[in-house]
Amino acid sequence: MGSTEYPDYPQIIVQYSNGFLISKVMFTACELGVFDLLESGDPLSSDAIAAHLGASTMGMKRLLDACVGLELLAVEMTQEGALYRNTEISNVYLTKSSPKSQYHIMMYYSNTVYLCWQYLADAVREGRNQYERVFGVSSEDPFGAMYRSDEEMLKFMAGQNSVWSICGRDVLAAFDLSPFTQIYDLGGGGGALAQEYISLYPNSTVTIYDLPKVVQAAKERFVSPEERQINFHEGDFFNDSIPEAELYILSKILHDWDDDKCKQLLAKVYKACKPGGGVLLVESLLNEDKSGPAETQLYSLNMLVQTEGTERTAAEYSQLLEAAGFGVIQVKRTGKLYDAVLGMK
Ligand code: ASE
Repeated sequence: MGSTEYPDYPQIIVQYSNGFLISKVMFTACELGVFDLLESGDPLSSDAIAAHLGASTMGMKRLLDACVGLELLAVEMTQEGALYRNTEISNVYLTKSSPKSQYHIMMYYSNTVYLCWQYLADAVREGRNQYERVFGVSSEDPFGAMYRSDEEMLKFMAGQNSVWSICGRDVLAAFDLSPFTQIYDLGGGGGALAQEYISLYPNSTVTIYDLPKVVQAAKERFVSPEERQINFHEGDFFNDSIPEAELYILSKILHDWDDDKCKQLLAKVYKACKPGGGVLLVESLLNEDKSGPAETQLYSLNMLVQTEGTERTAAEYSQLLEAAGFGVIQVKRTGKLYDAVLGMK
């Protein structure tokens, strides 16, 4: 036998085992409105917080203490007892109303993604998403399943929107896109990336192309009519025509689909694209040897449980773009969650 020594306290195993507990504490404190209550006011006792939020005093005290341990809240001991307040990070990212709020993506993770991950083993065994097991809806059409109710669709749209408040600028500034003025954001959803786009490139017009019910919701809830540089087009990009434009954005679209569907879609985009125009892919890129980043590998498993797609390497996206006819492909890693790949016609 070799002389391998195992640590008697395997830090990494303990940490990973408890990872889901950490997620749930943060999601739950968000869901119950702890960070919103503590946003601007004075520090509060756990009893006061529990009373305001209609929770048990005993349950709330434990949740708040766990938040302190996780550095999502701070506590100070006074003569009246422990008083809790938000940290700077919690104020910026965990309150509902902050411009950089991640509240909605957390609610989507906690109430939808979390349920799908219950069946990760089944997804791995079967190689397909788990909507049938989780929600009793057919998994044939993943977006039919993801948008199985208006409420679910709105939660997804709000969730996807929130990521652009922290990653949008970097993916759009990865290349100088100012030569393009006529943009289509295919599957643009709630429009947060389109809004980032026109603020970064004020001479552009962005058309959000999405399914009719998504476009209606975007107009009603996410984009105001005063935002004149944002237009809408209702359609299904696999089955309906794609209008001519200078630049198409496919942000977190290709990762929802297998190679065949990606090639179909990119071929349609290539046909519609003006000569000299291009396509911008916004995706989380895997390393070429697929050794990481771990976050992207986890997202790829999420694509397995929720969609028909996968996360890919830059070379894989380049091959898909080339197969559709695009040339001069450039890749920019942003160092954040999402990266950018530009292909030119
Ligand atoms: C999709 C993106 C997401 C489809 C389903 C999704 C996200 C969650 N569910 O295009 C956002 C990315 N996060 C993860 C965990 O994959």
